[in-house]
Amino acid sequence: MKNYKILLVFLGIIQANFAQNPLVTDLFTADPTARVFDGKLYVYPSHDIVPPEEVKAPKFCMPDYHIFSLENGNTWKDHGVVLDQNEVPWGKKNSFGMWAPDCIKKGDTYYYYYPAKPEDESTFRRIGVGTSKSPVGPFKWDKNYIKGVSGIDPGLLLDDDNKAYLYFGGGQELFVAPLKENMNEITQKPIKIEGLPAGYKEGSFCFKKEGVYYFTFAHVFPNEGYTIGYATGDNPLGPFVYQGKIMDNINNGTNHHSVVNYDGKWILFYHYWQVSGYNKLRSMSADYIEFKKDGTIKKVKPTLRGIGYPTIGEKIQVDRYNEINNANTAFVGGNEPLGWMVCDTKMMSDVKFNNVNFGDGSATKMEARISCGQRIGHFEIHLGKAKGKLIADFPVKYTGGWNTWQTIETSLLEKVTGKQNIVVVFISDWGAEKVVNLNWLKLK
Ligand code: FUB
Repeated sequence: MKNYKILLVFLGIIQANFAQNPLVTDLFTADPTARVFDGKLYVYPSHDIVPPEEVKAPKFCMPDYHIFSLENGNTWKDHGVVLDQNEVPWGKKNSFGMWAPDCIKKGDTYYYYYPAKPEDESTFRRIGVGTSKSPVGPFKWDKNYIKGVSGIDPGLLLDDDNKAYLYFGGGQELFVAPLKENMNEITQKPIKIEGLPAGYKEGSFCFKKEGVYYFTFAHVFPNEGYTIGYATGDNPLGPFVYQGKIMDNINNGTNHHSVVNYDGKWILFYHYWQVSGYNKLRSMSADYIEFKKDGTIKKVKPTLRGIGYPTIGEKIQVDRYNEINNANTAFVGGNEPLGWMVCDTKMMSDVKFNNVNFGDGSATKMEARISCGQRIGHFEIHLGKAKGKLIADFPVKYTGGWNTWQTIETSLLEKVTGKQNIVVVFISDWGAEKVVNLNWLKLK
């Protein structure tokens, strides 16, 4: 279980939710199902907590659901608890089994699907539904679970002809059932999804792109563990043809994902446990996903940078870099609210951070949050590459020690507009080992 108890302190203190990875750092979020409704990006994750000492709780201890939306292209807003385990009309109280949910919109109604342990103990998990006129609720929860469906991980597909399909299950087999118009009954007995490889599978998520159905799923290989795989077909009910992995095993206990097209780009949402150090206290992440010309998917490598475009007035968390050379990142210390920093910066170390939104070019200054135990250099901000156009130069100043943080400011040397990749280049005057610790930059 490593050091998760120490890191819970960290979790309690960090209040920022950025579009860098992990997306949310003030609570543990897993099983992220991302959806775009009316051009806005939402995530419907599950919620991991540390099992309370006073109750006998399962290791995956999951009491409720929050909903998040992406604001200004860079910040995740938490809309609070949308359903607590003890509000499930048909659920067993205090069972902490609120596993992966999903939400889709049909007409002007949002349908939220979730698994929970049933009071009647008829099976491990049943799937329930709630409806709302808003993507963030409140939802009106159906009194009963969906009859004829037993299993975890509901994944929904609304096809172009307005027919909806419920995918679900965890085990050697996964299932699909068409939903009736009312969205809370199935039209036929669930059918086994054909064409999937052997091995444990869960986390069904089906989407359609250019007439092709992509059925994606978490897939456990005996010698590798959890991966994310996909299969394609021309019918939402299958059969599908297995195409390979979207994400290799990333040393995670579980993985669970969704795929969404937002703002013209395809994004993979998934989870990892980088904040807690414990694979049952997970944190959701997102990275861009690319399709090849033949429609197959390039494997996604998890990044720290993730998605999103910090703009004027927002922190540019350079420790969530795209590339780093000759420097490291670590948790910050001292008088700083906790988070990560770029550290061990040496002569000509550099850190690249893509997609900073300079907007209309109205920013005239840049701030940097630094700590420094000596006065031996400066750091420069370049556009595109380390030798690209110089747009800002920060003299390094002594802040009182490596654990004492200050915000410094410099003027931008150029008017810069639009989305730009920036590179921070560190320069040490006398070849000293450390130039500066850098927590964040901000355009003003
Ligand atoms: O989060 C609980 C369970 O772990 C999910 O339902 C599975 O997909 C796996 O992520």
